[in-house]
Amino acid sequence: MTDDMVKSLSDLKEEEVLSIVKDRLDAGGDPMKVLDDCRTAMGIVGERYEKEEYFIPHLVYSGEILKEILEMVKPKLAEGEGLERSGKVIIGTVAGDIHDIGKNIVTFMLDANGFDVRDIGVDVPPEQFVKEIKEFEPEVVGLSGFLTISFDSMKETIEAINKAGLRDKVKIMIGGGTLDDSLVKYTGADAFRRFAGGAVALAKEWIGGK
Ligand code: B12
Repeated sequence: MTDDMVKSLSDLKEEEVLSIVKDRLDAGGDPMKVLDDCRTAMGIVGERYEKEEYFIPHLVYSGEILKEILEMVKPKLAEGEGLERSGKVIIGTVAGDIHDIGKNIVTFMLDANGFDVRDIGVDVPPEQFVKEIKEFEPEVVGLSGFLTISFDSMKETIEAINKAGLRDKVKIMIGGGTLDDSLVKYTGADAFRRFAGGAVALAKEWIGGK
């Protein structure tokens, strides 16, 4: 962890953090380490929001800077990855939740690892997930959520998949900032993974990709 990147990102110093990231990547720095530092900095941003040192505009701005960093990191993440298509995945952020940066990283990593990914966006109602599953016929469904209220949206989404008679056709993974393993049982999912790397490894395990 390099404190200057975490400090300048959590202080929302856009130009400063973008040049630090550029220097690190140009010097051959590990793109996954950059994502690690982003997560650490976002944790600090979240704490300052809770302590009312930061407000909505700061959250919005932190999200915008994060998206710029992601555009810089993506090409480095894709380097050397095989592109043989090996299975279909649907992913979306559940109803009531508009956080998409974490989901976008998972979508990107699955795509870079050869999965055919249909990202259906944010604030997705359960019936939309059902419609997309019938249409796309994925082996895996990923539910993303960053709010505590999203736990119930995940539960309702999985209940809708069940009611539509599709539950035994798909494996369901959940993830997002405030989730942990205890929510697998509560939501009815098959597994939880904390990071994008874990989502890729699990999809490979479930679909038997290379
Ligand atoms: C940026 C941000 C926003 C931005 C989002 C921008 C965007 N386009 O996504 C905006 C401004 C929109 C926002 C809005 C709000 N936010 Co907000 N937000 C954040 C913040 C600071 C960072 C989130 C983020 O993108 N992190 C970066 C990513 C990369 O994080 P990551 O967790 O490492 O991502 C990995 C995993 O999550 C995982 N993953 C993600 N999805 C999936 C899916 C699967 C299947 C798997 C396996 C893995 C997986 O893989 C990712 C990559 O490795 C967090 C604080 C935090 N610590 O997370 C608060 C936070 C999530 N927000 C919070 C709140 C309260 C809100 C608001 C309600 C504020 C308000 N009053 O309006 C609104 C809600 C809007 C809504 N309906 O969703 C709270 C949630 C509290 C709670 N427990 O419910 C937090 C925790 C801040 C806090 N500490 O209070 N927010």
